[in-house]
Amino acid sequence: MATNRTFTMIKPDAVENGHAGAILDQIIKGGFKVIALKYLHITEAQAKAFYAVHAERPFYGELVEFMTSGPIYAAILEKDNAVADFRTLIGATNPAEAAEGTIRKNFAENIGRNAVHGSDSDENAQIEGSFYFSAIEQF
Ligand code: 3AN
Repeated sequence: MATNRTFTMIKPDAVENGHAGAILDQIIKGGFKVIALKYLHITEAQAKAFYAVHAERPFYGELVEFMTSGPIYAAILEKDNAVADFRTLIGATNPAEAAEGTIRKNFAENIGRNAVHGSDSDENAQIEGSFYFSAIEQF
C-alpha cells in the first residue's frame, strides 16, 4: 500500500533562510503532487519520537535540538516511484556530496542542517506520514 507516496519535511534551516517556497516549487515541478501539508513547530518529545530510530547515533541530540529550533513544513507527496524519485530530487544527506541541481545542493547548509527530509522506504513513508497526519487528513 502507498508505494506511490513519500513523506517530507522542509526543515528549520530552510524555513528560516526563506527557501520554503522555492523548495515546494521544485518539488511540484519535479512531478510530485502535494497530498497533505502542515506548517508547525514540533516539541522536543515529538522530535525524539520521530527520530527514535537514530537514538543511538552520536548526532541524535543535535538533530533533536535542530528540528525543534524553528517551524517546519511537513507534507505527504504522491508520484510513481515516490520514495526513490524524491531521494534523487533532494540529493545526498551531506549537501557537499549532493548532485548539482538537487534540493540539498541548492538550499542545504551542511549534513546536519540539510534543508529537507525524505523517507527512505515505502514502509517508513507510511509511518512518518501517519506521525503527522491523521487518517482523515490523508486522502
Ligand atoms: P537521510 O535524511 O538522508 O535519510 P539519515 O537517515 O542518515 O539521512 O539521517 C537522518 C538525519 O540525521 C539527516 N537528515 C540529518 O539531518 C541528520 N544527520 C545524519 N547524519 C548526520 C551527521 N553526521 N551529523 C549531523 N546530523 C546528521
